[in-house]
Amino acid sequence: MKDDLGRRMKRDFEDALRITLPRRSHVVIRIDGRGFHKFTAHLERPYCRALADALDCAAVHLAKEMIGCRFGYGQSDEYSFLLTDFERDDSPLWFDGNVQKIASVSASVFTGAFNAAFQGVRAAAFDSRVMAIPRRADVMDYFLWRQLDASANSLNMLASAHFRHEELVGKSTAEKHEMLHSRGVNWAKQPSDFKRGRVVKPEPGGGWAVDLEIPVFNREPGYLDALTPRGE
Ligand SMILES: Nc1nc2c(ncn2[C@@H]2O[C@H](COP(=O)(O)OP(=O)(O)O)[C@@H](O)[C@H]2O)c(=O)[nH]1
Ligand SMILES: [Mg+2]
Repeated sequence: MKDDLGRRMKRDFEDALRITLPRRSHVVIRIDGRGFHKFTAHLERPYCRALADALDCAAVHLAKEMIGCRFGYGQSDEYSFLLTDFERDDSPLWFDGNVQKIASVSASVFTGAFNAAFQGVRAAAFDSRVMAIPRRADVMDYFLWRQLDASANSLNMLASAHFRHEELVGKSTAEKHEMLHSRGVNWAKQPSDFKRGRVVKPEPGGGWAVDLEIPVFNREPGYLDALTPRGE
């Protein structure tokens, strides 16, 4: 009776929303801080090193747990990871590609590790979204896009640390740079990881390392190229 009931519940309801990723694709997972505008309100501006360090710590923790994880890229309150399963015919895919499992477990593992590392007044929460990207070139473009967002975010953060919100509305990127120059502040001279983001990647001898000195991806395409496996 109980077994029949379980089978029926699974078949009629649980399996109805079981979404499975296609095999031999590039899986990208992005974790993003929930309501971090508020969570970070009392943190150091424009750049909080302790926040970035805790995000990196959580990223390494999660990267180690995810089967097939190749690297992670982080900036602001987010981290994106690349997972692949096409190296061998029998390469495993994390949770057999079960999207609900991948999204919920990645968010909770990252959240737990971040809170343990950061120890803020309030606990933080993160969401996770999962996508499958068939073409390798589009994977490169995905990470390029996140890095462009990093540069834009860091300029906005720097500008808002020196000017009021009303002074900045409607201002272009060039205008924000000029405004900062007029106060003797140069975005280009800010820490590299604040402007470009950070990468967690496997070390040759095992383990994972954080790279705080990454290049601008579209100026040095070899960097992402070396991290992204090739299918046939
Ligand atoms: N003080 C501070 N805030 C940060 C830092 N990095 C990210 N943030 C904040 O995190 C927010 C992240 O943006 P977003 O994910 O779009 O907004 P959310 O929906 O409120 O999480 C930004 O608006 C910043 O306010 C930092 O280094 N210092
Ligand atoms: Mg957020």
